Amino acid sequence: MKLSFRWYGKDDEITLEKIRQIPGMYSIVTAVYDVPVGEVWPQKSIDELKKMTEDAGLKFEVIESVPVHEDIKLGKPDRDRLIENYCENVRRLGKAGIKCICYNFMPVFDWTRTQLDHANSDGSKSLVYYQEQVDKVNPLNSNSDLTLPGWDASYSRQELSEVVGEYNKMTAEDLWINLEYFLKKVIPVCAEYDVYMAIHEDDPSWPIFGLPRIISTEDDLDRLLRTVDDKHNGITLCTGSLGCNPKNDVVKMAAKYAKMGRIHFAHLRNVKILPNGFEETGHLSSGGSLDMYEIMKALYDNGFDGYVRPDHGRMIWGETGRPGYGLYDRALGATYLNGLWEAIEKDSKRK
Ligand code: DNO
Repeated sequence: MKLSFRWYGKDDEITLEKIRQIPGMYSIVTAVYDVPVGEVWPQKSIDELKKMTEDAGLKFEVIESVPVHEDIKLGKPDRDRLIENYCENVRRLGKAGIKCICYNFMPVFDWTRTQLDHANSDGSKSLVYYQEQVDKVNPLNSNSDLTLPGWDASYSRQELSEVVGEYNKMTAEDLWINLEYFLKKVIPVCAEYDVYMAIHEDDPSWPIFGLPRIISTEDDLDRLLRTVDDKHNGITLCTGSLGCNPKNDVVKMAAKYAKMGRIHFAHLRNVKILPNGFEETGHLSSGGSLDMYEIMKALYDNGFDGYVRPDHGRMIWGETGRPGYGLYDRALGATYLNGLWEAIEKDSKRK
């Protein structure tokens, strides 16, 4: 595994120097953040990110995300121009040494939580999702002032209800057709530049607000991989996103897709499943519902050699900042993942 860490660019309070001091750190996971979704990333911005990363002694190999414009997901007439821009980003990033691009195909809402600072009994704070709070929110009602944290602030309430309204006219099958159209144009470019696309699962992995969501289950991932049967069309195994849905067997999925050589990136974190949703926990198996040891063992045993990053951490030790993306708990997570991997590797070589 290649250990990596998400870095939000030069304005991130968590500097490259700090990230580099986390034991075993290999690559940065970053993006160009100041370009509107759908446009080509300036070469200068890519070169700058690469130089800063490499000057700090880290690799510049993973992008999260090159976001997919809503018009591509909606199959609108300008999608060809937007897809060509996407392909140009793949070319530029491939030439700069990027090996893996994480993206998602969730309509409008990326990850969804109802609270970002839920107080845990030990005094730490976590992101949580309680269904009854989601049920109170209606994104189609532009007069409602109820909102959820993490919603894209670039949409006004009115625009949000318009775009949600457009998705409400679409079926899941329509969304699949648009994803297929996108992949059939993008994957050949990825193959040419040897860049691995790694789709991120829906988070949480079930439909919200009646919008179609198509990357939530094992059947969905099977279909995705079949759609363009090329290793450059792969997945980000996000244990927290898949694992908050008790119907998903994350250990089985880790083993199956690693064996197929289609997991290029893994987001590793734990969640505690509740009858009405879930709470994010520390990384350890004992803290949540997922067996992190079995997940890592499944990856190891099936020849996984992609990128891994500790995912959302709790806020601990009084740290404040971007929810889920503080330094301390993610660094503890990284150390735990290193420990699991070393133990699994040594144990397997002894046998
Ligand atoms: C949340 C992240 C997601 C992820 C995107 C990938 O913390 O895991 O926002 O970056 O879904 O496109």
